[in-house]
Amino acid sequence: SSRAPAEEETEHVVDTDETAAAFAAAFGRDPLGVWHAPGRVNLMGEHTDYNDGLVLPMALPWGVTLALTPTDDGTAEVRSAQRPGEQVGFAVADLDPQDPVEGWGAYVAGVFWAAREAGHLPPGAGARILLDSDLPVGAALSSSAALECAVLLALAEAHGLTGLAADRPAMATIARRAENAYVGAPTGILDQSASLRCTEGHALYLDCRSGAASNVPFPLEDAGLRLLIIDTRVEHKLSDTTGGYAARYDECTRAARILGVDALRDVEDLQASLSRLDDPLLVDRVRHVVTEIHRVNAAVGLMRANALGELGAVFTASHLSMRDQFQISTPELDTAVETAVAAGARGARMTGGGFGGSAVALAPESRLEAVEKAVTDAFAERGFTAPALRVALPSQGARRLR
Ligand code: GAF
Repeated sequence: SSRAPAEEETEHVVDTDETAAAFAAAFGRDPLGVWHAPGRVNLMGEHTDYNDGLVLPMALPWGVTLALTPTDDGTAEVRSAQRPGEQVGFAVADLDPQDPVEGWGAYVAGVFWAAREAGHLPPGAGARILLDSDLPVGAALSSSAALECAVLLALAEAHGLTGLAADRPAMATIARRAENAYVGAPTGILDQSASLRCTEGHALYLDCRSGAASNVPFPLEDAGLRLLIIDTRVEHKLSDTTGGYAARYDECTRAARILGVDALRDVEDLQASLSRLDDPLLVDRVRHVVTEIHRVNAAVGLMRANALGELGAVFTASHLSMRDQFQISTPELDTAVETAVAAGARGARMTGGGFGGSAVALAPESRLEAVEKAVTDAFAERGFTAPALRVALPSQGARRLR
């Protein structure tokens, strides 16, 4: 369960036999294969992706595992181990973003729709799918992207779409389109890229404009460090188009237009640009995005210099920028960050879209227990729901397991 001690959660091993057996029980035949796509934490670069900026995520050891068999009947039937008794079914040719499948099935249907729209899915291509997940939903750990990417990779490999299966940036674009145009959440490319393009032991340094990426070594254990993920259990939701995420997207677009740049990525002289904005709210938003992009480069520089402990200061600076300038934090996230740092973490920050979800703290191994206890106690004292704590190493991106 999500309340288990952090150390126990670190060593999760996906049980592919169980997933395959659940598929056989549901559909009366064996699956062709089992695939997995992970969730992520972003280490730096929040709300920079849709501003054409830089990001630095790592994949988690948890994600969506699925068993799939391709069909040529043009239909999909999907079941989820987390939702026994529910079945989602659709005819691929009938999918319409104006009248989307509802609930979790929308992410699956969206991937079929986007793959077909992009010309990759031959007529008649369908599937039977059994989903399983060990990633909490609403914790800002990219459970949606993990689902999209697992479905897309499995579809591409099972249907022999070899060009697509070999092109992870193209797959990220299709999975993002599923989320933007079918599910209706105006997100960037961060989460899908992380799930598809991260490698074990590394963070992914990604330019969201060009799609160029490099895998930067992130040897936490060699540096005597642990990355603690503090899930505040305050659910965040990206698909709420009237919510805070969409509002930030609009504010950034508006500011870029006023400044006459394609995207906030293109702001060079920050002071000069800020002085051209009348609205103090936009001043704050631009200050966050522009400085956050520089913090991604600072973080990568420290990783390459093998100065991982010093990342902490950049983490905390990023959190303050998200709290004060971008205004996407919550009392629970602030409590997690402040308490972790006071208890000996080198730094901490909220991660993902904000308005709930999770924070990450970079702690010396010797301080890990103290940090965990301090955060748990602080939440109890303030009457917050108990946080779920997990320790994670940078893990492998989406792949076939059997
Ligand atoms: C969410 C979105 F899905 C990403 O595209 C990104 O904008 C992130 O919030 C904030 O950095 O995860």
